[in-house]
Amino acid sequence: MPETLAARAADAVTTAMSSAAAAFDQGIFELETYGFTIIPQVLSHHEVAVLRALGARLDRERGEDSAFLGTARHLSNLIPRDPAYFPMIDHLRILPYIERLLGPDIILASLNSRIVRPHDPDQGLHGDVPAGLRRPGQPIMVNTVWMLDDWTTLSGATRVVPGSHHMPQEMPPAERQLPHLLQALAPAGSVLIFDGRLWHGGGMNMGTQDRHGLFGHYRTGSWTSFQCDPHQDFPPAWLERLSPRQRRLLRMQDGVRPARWVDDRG
Ligand SMILES: O=C(O)CCC(=O)C(=O)O
Repeated sequence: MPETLAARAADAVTTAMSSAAAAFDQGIFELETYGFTIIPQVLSHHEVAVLRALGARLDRERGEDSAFLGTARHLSNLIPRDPAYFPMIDHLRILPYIERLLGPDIILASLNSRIVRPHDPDQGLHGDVPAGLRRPGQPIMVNTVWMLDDWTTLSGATRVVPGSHHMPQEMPPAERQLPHLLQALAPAGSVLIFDGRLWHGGGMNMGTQDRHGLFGHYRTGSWTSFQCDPHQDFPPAWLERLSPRQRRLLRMQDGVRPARWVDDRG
């Protein structure tokens, strides 16, 4: 047993570090096996409340109706909208998973919001990586779902097909049953991380409140076009509020570029 206060503190730090390392390895195992994992308690109650209120305001000001495989409200390209979104670019609890799967040369290709209203239906299941880019082995894209409400069967938690990141098709074949489809259930403040090839879709909101989620979509350096260009409308005065790592993830290490540089799937 350690005898001094310093030795006891060092012992506690070692124990905490080894349990964080074990939790990380477990998350990577789930990502490789099932194609997804859920990280609890990433955002505090306060952060969740601030981001939900900000999203609701931005939705009133500039939100759009989305008809992508279902109905919902959609807000695209949140990084140039408010620095409150900056911590999500390279969150210490989340980015290590992305880097382990994709390597260090990555971009945050978009940070968007999807708000599912009461009675919005199940969204069609789909992968985020198109058929022509799906290959066995390491992913080229990873998505993160930041839950700003409790993800429950009533609120419309994201539906996932475990293991479907191994499939070559972008969507489930119409003739197949999916008996092992499940919903990613977790409290607000949790983050669902999934391999971009995984078949997934929003759930139907059978509750009475909107379900707010943020979607941070990361791509490898070999597929470096943004889905939504964060340089567009980014106030240059905010550059100094970004860390060097955040700037690299937004390709802003040389400042803000005037031209658009996006693909056509945003
Ligand atoms: O809302 C969700 O839970 C999933 C949304 C999604 O996958 C999408 O819009 O592509």
